[in-house]
Amino acid sequence: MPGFKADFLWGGAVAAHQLEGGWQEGGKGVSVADVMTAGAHGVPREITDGVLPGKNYPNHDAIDFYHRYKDDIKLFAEMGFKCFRTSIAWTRIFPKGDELEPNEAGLQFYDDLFDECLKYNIEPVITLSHFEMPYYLVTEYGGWRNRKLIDFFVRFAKTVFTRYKDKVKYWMTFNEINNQANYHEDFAPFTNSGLKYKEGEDREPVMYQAAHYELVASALAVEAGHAINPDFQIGCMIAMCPVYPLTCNPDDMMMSVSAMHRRYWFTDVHVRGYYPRHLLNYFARKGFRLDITDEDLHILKRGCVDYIGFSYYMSFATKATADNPQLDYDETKSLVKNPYVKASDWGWQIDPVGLRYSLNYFYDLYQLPLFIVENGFGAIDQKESDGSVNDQYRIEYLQSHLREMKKAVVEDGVDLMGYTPWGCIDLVSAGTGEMKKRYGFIYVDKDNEGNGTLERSRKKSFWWYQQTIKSNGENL
Ligand code: P53
Repeated sequence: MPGFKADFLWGGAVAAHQLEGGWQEGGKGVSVADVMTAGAHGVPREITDGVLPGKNYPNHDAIDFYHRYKDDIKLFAEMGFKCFRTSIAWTRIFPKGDELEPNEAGLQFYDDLFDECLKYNIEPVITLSHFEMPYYLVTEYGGWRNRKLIDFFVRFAKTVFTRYKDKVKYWMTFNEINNQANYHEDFAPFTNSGLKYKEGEDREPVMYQAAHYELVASALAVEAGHAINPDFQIGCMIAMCPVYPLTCNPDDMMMSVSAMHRRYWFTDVHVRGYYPRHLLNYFARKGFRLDITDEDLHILKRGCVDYIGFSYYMSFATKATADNPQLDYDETKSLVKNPYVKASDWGWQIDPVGLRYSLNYFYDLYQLPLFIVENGFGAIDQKESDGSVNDQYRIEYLQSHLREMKKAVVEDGVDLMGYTPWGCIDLVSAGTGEMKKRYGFIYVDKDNEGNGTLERSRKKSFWWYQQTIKSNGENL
């Protein structure tokens, strides 16, 4: 039976702000991640007005990858990584975001980091914007509600494409661009788009406007990237949480279709270069008048992505209700618990079959290569006195997902480029700012309050993943 391609990209994924630390080193500016405090499950991270004294900002020091990346990459190489997904902190390159000239120290840091990867034949896979845009663009420009952000982002993209054109082949533009479909909470609009809502503001059209500017910026970046190096593979990055109907009641089924429309139209625009009709009709019904020009529509067509990168952690479920005849989806109200699956300690529903479903969903719709750029199990680990961590639960989560991924490739014929599980080394949680929500194959000695030696040690899953890569998934 055929398995994964010989050049399948096994690796791991992280984001700059969640592991680098060094928040003021090498001329780095303050990012949106630098003004978010630590929260917990059910306790949102506070978004402060700038960096305030006496608050705990876990991303400032994170796991100090900025100084320790050589040792960490050596451990990734020991696991056999073929690729390593990280992001470029925009604020290392353009500290405020609107400068005309880049910061050389920041550019040099990523040159050194990519050289270190290439030394071990590890292919860098790079996200341009992963929840870490310059905070100055929020305070001075209002974040992505402002069209000017397009030019700033495209300048950033062209700068790094040109600088790293012979070192990096695989890129993605905006991490989990569709998280902001959850616009009633403060987290996603701020991390995706630098949006801080005004009191009483109608949040939804602001979100659509920001997303539109991002999609235009992404298309311009794709076009520019292909001109800089025609071998570049530039993808989108979607948070895939498929929304199932709670029952086979036709009304529940239609509610799930509506929910999928609201969460995944972003992929349509990235891949096809135009807006789906259901969304244009929705804008008309809601009376949203967005700034979408004819020139924008041409740009979207010219900048279609080469592949679909996506994260997969969990599935959702929804149902129709009598008070919602138009099937409007509101992510804070419309989701229900799926009685067929269990959940993590943070309430994330564990659904390996949902990964096979997601791969089929994307491939049936778009026939583009797919890349699973995040998947993983956030859990509390217990480090034993000899330094070991027996994370059998993590192995089980990953193994069950990989088995479904393999069925999608072998039985369903999905074209899959690679698999990079999230947080291959323990890092700061994006959603909660905690350290104790761990994903890694490598344990990092640090707690929620920032105490610890930062020492690295190999968990049981380290050896399991090493074997998985070595056998190219034959052991699953
Ligand atoms: P944490 C929500 C839903 C799915 C993925 O998340 C999400 C989020 C935001 O919390 O984020 C992605 O750290 C994101 C990573 C993040 C990872 O999933 O909240 O791309 O930056 O760390 C895991 O457990």
